Amino acid sequence: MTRSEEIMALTDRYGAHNYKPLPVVIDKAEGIWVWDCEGNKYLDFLSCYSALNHGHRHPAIVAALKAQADKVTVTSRAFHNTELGPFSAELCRLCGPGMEMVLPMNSGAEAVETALKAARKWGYQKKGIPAGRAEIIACADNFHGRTISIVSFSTEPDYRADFGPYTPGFETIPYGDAAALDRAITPNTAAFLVEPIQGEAGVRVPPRGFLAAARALCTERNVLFMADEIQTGLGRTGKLFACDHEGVRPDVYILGKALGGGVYPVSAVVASESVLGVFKPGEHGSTFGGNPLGAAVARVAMKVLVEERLAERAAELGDYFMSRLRRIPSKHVKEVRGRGLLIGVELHPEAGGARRFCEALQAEGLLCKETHTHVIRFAPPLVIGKDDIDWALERIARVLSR
Ligand code: IF1
Repeated sequence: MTRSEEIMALTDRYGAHNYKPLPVVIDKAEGIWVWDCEGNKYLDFLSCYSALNHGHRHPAIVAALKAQADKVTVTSRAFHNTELGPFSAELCRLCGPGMEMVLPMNSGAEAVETALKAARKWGYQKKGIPAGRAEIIACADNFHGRTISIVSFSTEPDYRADFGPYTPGFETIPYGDAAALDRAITPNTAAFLVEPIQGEAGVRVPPRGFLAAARALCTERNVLFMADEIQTGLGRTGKLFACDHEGVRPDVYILGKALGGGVYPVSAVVASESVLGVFKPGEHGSTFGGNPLGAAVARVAMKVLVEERLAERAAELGDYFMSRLRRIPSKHVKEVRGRGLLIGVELHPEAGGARRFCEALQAEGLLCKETHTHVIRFAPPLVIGKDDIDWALERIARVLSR
């Protein structure tokens, strides 16, 4: 047995089987590249589902991690630490006008839960919704995480089945259907929760005008527009936020993944004082949320994002990559779609599923992950160069034209 095989056997024997990973054991990584235990080298075209926008082990981010590790790592929120205040101020500034407060958490799902709790409390205290009646509207085919409340409004059986009883108070509308949102809003609606591009659903870009129309409806009906930018935010789609493509300013940003610079889990909810101000001491929190190690890392992650123009790079390289992908002659490809460096290649059902293409790409030295059976997701780190995109295109063309 090779070292990789030993490790895979151990993981399989002692780990719960809630995943079916590609048969590769990543042993080290740098920038856009990873190596397995046998020294084989691969281009990372998944980027930990966008947590690695900055690439693996960005030197400035790792330096911040190490420097902070040598000072103080976790404190709890029972005390102050030196990083949380500056992190919060810098994140508000990054998010722009109207974003006045931050609530730090660790994982994406925790940040989504935090936003849901904020929306309900806001609904009762600010909008005047009768006690216990607040409703939140989400979209069909959403992915917002895996807690009981979040899977309660999932429409995907795999994520939901046998996890009931479910949390009430949620409704779903078809993604991209502003008229359905209009009909679904009632006087008890506190918030509309939406991914500006649906990642897990297969990189679904909404019809042009949907986000702007939804924003207008939310403003008109006094409903919070909450953007889950956990996967799409922080440069991935070619703008700082995917909502920017339609000039939409949400009431609430939900961030995670790349906020931790690819080295540490950091998530956050960002909103105005009128929304996040609803929380009083003791009403919400987290042992690790806002810890100095994560906050120090996130501060540098934000700095690198701006200084290295990661959003602009994603826009330029994404356009180039997508146009070249579309030119690949392949009987398997139904559609190439996406924005920036979040790209989905949907295959015809006759192609036999995206999984075997991901396996073939692995053999070519490219690590990708299928989503929803028929879609290959391409999402390299945003620090990738044009030459490396060309290197990948050569291999993708070889696999797709078979
Ligand atoms: C897994 C998917 C991607 C997310 C959005 C919240 C969360 C996620 C828009 C929750 C997380 C991750 C979870 C990860 C795989 C990955 C994923 F395929 F499951 F759907 F990216 F497309 N909102 N997405 O995309 O964040 O709590 O995980 O930090 O293995 O479940 P989390």
